[in-house]
Amino acid sequence: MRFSYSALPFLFSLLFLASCSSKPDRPPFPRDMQNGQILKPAGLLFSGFDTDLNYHMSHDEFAFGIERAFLAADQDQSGDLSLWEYQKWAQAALGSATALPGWMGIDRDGNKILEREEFKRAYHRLAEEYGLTKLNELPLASLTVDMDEVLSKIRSGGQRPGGFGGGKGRGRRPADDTV
Ligand SMILES: [Ca+2]
Ligand SMILES: [Ca+2]
Ligand SMILES: [Ca+2]
Repeated sequence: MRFSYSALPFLFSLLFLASCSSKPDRPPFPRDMQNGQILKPAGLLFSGFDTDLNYHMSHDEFAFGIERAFLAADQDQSGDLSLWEYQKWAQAALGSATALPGWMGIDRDGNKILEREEFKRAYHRLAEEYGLTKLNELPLASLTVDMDEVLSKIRSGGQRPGGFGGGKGRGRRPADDTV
């Protein structure tokens, strides 16, 4: 599994949590948590897209789910998302108002509004990064990562471009993406 620079804020927050709870001669987490699985960014959201409950997210489920997600976030039905709308939605759907991919990573044109296509493209890029295109159906189990593995990567400085899930990363232009 490879890691993208875009995941660094998420990874460093984990390292910070580890450093807060650690002593020099002890592992950073209690022993019963050392092999725990944690969700990748948007893992909670994508898991909810699995409407046929086969524990895989298909292309159709993604397309349907991301459209529903946008409609749920667009509370004033204006056709785009304000920062307030996005953060309120992200708190409920992603687990945090500042969860990745984050406002700055989605608002590609920098106009401080998330257009529908910007929103959908950002999450489509993430799903592709996790392997949706290659696998056709994305196993929900692949949306988790071993906590020890993440911490080990951070400590070894082994991050490199290419994606949290081994995909193409986010260097592509929005025009290259389809939803
Ligand atoms: Ca499914
Ligand atoms: Ca709106
Ligand atoms: Ca925008």
